[in-house]
Amino acid sequence: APEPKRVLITGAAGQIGYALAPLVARGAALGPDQPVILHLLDIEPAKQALEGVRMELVDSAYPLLAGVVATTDVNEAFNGIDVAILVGGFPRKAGMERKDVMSKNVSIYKAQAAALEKHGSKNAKILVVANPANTNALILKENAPSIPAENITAMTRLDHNRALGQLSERTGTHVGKVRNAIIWGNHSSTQYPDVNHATVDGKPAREVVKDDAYLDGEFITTVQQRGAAIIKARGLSSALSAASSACDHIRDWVLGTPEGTFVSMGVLSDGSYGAPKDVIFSFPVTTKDGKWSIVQGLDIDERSAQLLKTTGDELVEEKALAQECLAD
Ligand code: NAX
Repeated sequence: APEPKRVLITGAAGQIGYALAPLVARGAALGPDQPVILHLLDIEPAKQALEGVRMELVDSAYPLLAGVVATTDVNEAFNGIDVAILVGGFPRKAGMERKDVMSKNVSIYKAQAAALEKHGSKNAKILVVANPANTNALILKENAPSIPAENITAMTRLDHNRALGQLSERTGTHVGKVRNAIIWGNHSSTQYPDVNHATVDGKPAREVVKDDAYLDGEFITTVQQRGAAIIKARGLSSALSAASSACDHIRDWVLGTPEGTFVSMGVLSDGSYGAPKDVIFSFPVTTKDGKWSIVQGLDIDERSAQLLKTTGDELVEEKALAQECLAD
């Protein structure tokens, strides 16, 4: 068997962490032949709960799980990691201003950048899940200058999978036959879920759905608001779908996207499709040999261009707010 890879999950005592650790231990992120050592990080108040998660992982007797490091020490957590899924963060509580939440999270991500810079491998692949995901990833990138920017990404795969799920339900087609939806921009309600290049059973999604008003209206808002709908239904935010999507993101990044398929990832923008540069923007990407590239040459109609601009503007504004928080 290959040498085990070290996979860090932060916020591991939280609800996504609880769904994610077993998936990674079963090979959902790195494949069914790759042993893993899980590094689980949480903060002091969650220490006991984290120990409980560690105990349950031991009790699950996973064939691929070669070890568990459960810690509240950020330096120990980042030491020697190959992959990091950063889920830990400060949640928005009732009555909190957006800037307060931003401020708490950019401080966390600045501190984690220092640990990554000091102890992480330069080749480590990093996925930021914690919100504001795109901007947390940007802060991480800016404060870990020796880590190649291409190794730092943000999760919009859950939004991507939600879009595939909606098209699947609407058309009565198995989700495995729905491809190439795109999430553009920010993992927030300004994201633009775009079906103009999507296919259902190999045919253009618009031809199969035959309802442009739905695709340009209700479909978009359903995907944008799905997180809120889950909270309303469950009384808790998305966790198993977030964990599953995080594994999809890492798996495709490491093992490659199938021929003819692209997925959505938040990556450092090079200005493709008129997106603002130097923010973490969700693009359609393909991956090969552990590297992603932005799909080029897609037609963008005027309506889409406007929607891309709205979400891009929000990311520029978030970046400015984050910088203000760090300067305070
Ligand atoms: P929970 O509150 O259940 O868990 C978060 C955990 O992070 C807690 O155990 C907490 O103690 C820990 N934590 C806080 N500060 C930390 C630090 N400095 N280092 C390490 N751990 C720390 O939240 P959960 O529902 O698991 O959600 C986690 C994050 O994912 C939130 O920021 C949430 O907004 C975000 N999400 C992002 C999604 C995406 O698609 N990008 C979707 C799902 C989710 O809403």
